[in-house]
Amino acid sequence: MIDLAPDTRIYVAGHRGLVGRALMRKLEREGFTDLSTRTSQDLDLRDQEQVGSFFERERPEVVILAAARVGGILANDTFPAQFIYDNLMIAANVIHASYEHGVRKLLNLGSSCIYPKFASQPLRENALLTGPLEPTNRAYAVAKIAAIELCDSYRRQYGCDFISAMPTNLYGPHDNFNLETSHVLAALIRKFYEARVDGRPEVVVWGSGTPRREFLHVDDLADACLFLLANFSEPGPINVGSGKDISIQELAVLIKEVVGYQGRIVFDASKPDGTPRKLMDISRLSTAGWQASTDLREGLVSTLDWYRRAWKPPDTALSPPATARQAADRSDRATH
Ligand code: GFB
Repeated sequence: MIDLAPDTRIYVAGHRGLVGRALMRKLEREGFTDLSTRTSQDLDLRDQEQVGSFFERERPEVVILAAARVGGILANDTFPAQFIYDNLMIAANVIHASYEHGVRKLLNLGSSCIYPKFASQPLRENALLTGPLEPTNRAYAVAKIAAIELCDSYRRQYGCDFISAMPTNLYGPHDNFNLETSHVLAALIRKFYEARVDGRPEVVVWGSGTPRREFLHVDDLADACLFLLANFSEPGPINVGSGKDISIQELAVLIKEVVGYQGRIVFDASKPDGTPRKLMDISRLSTAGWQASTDLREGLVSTLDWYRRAWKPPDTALSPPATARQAADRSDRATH
């Protein structure tokens, strides 16, 4: 296993996203003193030459690949080309440069959507590539599966210690609260809060409310990432989750309660449900000795508090892109 001395140079790709910021909080709290970061304005990870020169200069010993174009079900369904292109390029460039510059350990972050839409639940890692993917996020999922295959191929051919963690649906401070591109939990926090403040009679929840989702607080994921860096060195994905799922309808009622909203919940069946269920089998990780510690209600309370205190509306909402370039710039290239 890898020894993570406090002065290890760790490059956190995507340090300003939901996951990246949680990783930076965790690494700083654990006393790591040599953290390397670049914004997407300073380093476009889709550009192989820029990435190569960055690794040449920076020479990180450990890399955590948390940079990605991410979004909820509508963003994935609306911008598949950006989702597959950006995430393929980011993964290929960062993983190849890590090999070329002798990175000792790389942790690649994927997503639970890599598993087949109708795979038996809870989702085991060996379900990968055993059936068709959920259409709304197939582009993103294929890019994330390719990243796992890259890590495993560089391990097989070059002996690289590159590992891949597959988190379930994440939430927490610095999430994306844009109502058209975000994931469900952030979207519902904002919808119920704004409805309460504005005295609106109802909140619209997308789909039927019947799909089930597992949610993991992003600080728990950051804790799992350090655990995996120090203790895990095998090919293939390893699931990271809370081990509990909830229906979208139950989630809406829970967020309604936490926010203190008194109005009605209505369901908009014109919006896609996506995968019926995505509960991860986390037995490999729990056997290895890790488990999540943030209860969903407690996580909702702290995330609502952050949203009220610190969130600022980003730029324009989702609308048909005039050009691919504008789409690429506008849709959230939020990093994980
Ligand atoms: O979180 P979400 O956008 O993505 O949607 P997925 C989860 C479920 O919540 C879907 C419902 O059934 C949505 O229809 N939902 C209800 C809402 N109201 C809302 C709302 O206001 N906003 C949103 N966004 N959903 C994502 C993948 O799938 O999971 C990503 O698209 C990634 O690629 C992520 O893998 C982890 O959980 O369905």
